[in-house]
Amino acid sequence: MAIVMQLTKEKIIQDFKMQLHEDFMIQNDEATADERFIALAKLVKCYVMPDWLRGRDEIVKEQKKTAYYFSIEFLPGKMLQTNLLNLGIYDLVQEALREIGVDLMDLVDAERDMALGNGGLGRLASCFMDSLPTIGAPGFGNGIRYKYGLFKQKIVNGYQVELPDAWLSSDGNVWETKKPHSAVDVKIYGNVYLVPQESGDLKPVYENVKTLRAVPYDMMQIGFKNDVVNNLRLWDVEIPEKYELDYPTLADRRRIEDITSVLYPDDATREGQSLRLIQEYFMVSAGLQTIVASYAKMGLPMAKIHEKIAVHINDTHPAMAVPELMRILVDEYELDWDDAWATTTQVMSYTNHTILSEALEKWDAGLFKEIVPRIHQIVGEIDRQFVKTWAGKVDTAVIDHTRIIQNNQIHMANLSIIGGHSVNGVAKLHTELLIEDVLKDFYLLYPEKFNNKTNGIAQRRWSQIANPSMSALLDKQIGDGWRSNIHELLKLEDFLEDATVQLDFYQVKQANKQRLADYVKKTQGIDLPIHAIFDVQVKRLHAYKRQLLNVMHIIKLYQDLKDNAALEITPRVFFFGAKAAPGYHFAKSVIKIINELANLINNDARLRDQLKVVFLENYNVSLAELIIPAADVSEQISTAGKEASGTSNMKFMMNGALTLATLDGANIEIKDAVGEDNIVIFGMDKDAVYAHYTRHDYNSRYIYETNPRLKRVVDAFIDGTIPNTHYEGHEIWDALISYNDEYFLLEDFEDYVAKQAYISELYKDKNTWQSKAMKNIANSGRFTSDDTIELYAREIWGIL
Ligand code: T68
Repeated sequence: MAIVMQLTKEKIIQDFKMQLHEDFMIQNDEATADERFIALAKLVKCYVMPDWLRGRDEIVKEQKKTAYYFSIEFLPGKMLQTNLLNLGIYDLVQEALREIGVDLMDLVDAERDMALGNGGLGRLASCFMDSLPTIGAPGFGNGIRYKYGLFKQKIVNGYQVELPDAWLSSDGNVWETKKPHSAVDVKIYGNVYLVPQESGDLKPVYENVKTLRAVPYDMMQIGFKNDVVNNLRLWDVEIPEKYELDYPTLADRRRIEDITSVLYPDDATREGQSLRLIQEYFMVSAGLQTIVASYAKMGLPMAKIHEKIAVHINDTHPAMAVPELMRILVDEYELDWDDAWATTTQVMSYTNHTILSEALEKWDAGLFKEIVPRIHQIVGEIDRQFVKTWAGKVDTAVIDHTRIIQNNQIHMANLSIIGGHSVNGVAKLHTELLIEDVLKDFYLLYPEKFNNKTNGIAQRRWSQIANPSMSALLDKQIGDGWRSNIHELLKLEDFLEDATVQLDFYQVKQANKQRLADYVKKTQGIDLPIHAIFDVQVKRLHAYKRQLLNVMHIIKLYQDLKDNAALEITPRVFFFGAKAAPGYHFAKSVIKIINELANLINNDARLRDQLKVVFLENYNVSLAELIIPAADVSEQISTAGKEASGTSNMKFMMNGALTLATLDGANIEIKDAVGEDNIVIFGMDKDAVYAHYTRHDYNSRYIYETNPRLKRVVDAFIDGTIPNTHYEGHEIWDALISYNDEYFLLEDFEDYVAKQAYISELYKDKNTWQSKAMKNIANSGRFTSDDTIELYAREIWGIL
């Protein structure tokens, strides 16, 4: 039985004090919040350790099939509350600490966000890490232990400034356990020759390689109240003692350390660094060597490794898993190529997260050859065999579009699809678009590989932890069964028309808005009216996500208010939170515009607090936990067809915000869940967008010139309305008019404004508004990542 079952308040207090003695040689009343946090986290680790070890041993003993989720990003945020909640000791620990004068929330505040991810993709990986043990599935994470996470964003004079996120303290991360015992070597660079053996086989012989030591750091991933503990393994690089002479100078050493130094702050275009390629191979090779070695210990035939092991390629960054597994099987375990290929393709599966062609990863074959010469050879052979297999069976054009090596570039998506047995998109529309458009040639070859897995969210974090007031109200209204079975939220359907319940939910929302307003007051000194609509757009800054459309609507409201001093509108506070990739010029200009517009509006007394704009600095998981419960309106306004799924849309819905959305990604499924009356849809759908692509008939300048109201809004970017943005304003104006508005903001503008006006009207009727908000909460359970990952586990990995 798990240790936590026997815990009492007294025992926790005693253990906690002991931990403070042991770690810091201090008494509780002298300890800082940091010290108390570390002591408590270590204590939690101790409590969990037996289950963690047991889980690991059981997999070996029972030869359980296990899935490994390879991802270059994980974005867990803080872990203390999640761990306590999942262990079922949250309240007990909170009370125990209270008894000795300690507020758990101070310890929560002391924890640093673990931000080893850019956005949706990394956060999804972390939601899955929470859900896998919760559904009792043996599914482990594999990634990189970056020394610096996603940059810390500061706003200076309205501009984004990136600072390093040194999230690791000198003692590392309290949740991790370093395992030098399980370190492996990874080889890069050098030359590889294939030397014929007596048997006639060719054996690779390496020359001048560089050997890196990959050292794993394990983090426990605790299931929700079920004693299951999985593992997230993050790899760090070290210089192997044996090869120390290969790295004689400090500069040599630093180059090696750089490999796990930074997470690439790039969610759209790949920076061309060879370092990124090394990162990818390093993580894949270290992970797979370990996995194959553990399978080998089972004593089962290598050609059947797919019966016990599944490897998931999360976006293409780990795509070298395919050739690396081939290398291990063929070179180290001496399998025939065909046997190795048959099992490799059964082991591998791949998720696509984007249809933006510029984000589809490709590598220069020359660079690839230089850094991973043996992998380059193997990819060449996979490509050759692929072409051979399909030659004569399909059009050569199809082969030309789908083969891995094209124009001296290695297409990582093609490698992932050809080298695996499953390809999935992350929302229904996204999967449809993959099939019909982006990957249609692959669909011709392998229709059976394609499937959809709509994203989900770890609801415990996004409800119980982020929104305790709403959780308490739900307990009161529908009982607390929803805490372990999220589908019970549907019980709320019975109260949608109950005015008293509506009022209760309204008050919870207002309290959450106050919590956010206090934060803004403290950090930015801005006073916010909480009777205003809190309208929120938080996500990475990208042209296709159309933060700029939101800005254009704000400009329009501002112009209306300036034109007519007596105008009364439903007061609004517009919140933005967004990081721009450091090299993404346009995105950074949008940030500058938002900040200058915010300054202009927030300091204009004549607007009488009817309009406010807040740019929240350094948007991250912890901030999301504060912002999302406070939102009335969730802005999901990407150009239809561009957002693969979105996941914040689900989080907002669960917290009772109304979604203002295009028919894009999972917004469509949210609409299906709540019905058309409980979501606000605007703009072109995907067919309308694609019709423009086929007809080549979009003309933003024409729209601009024929709609005076819109023209005035667009001209505000260049006519001095927004101070200090001469340069940025022109850049934006040009994108919209001179370069024909790639994301159709102008075409969607009028409908967006109309639907925003509808929202303003609707908000005046608190009861109807709350009823719609409750409808959203009630139906949000279908977006739990527990269910999403169960589908992966059953249908793709076969581990349940
Ligand atoms: C996101 N993708 C999708 N990419 O944009 C979003 N890219 O619609 C979806 O909900 C989410 O994935 C989960 O499926 C990303 O977040 C990246 O972060 C990324 C990182 C590196 C390189 C390319």
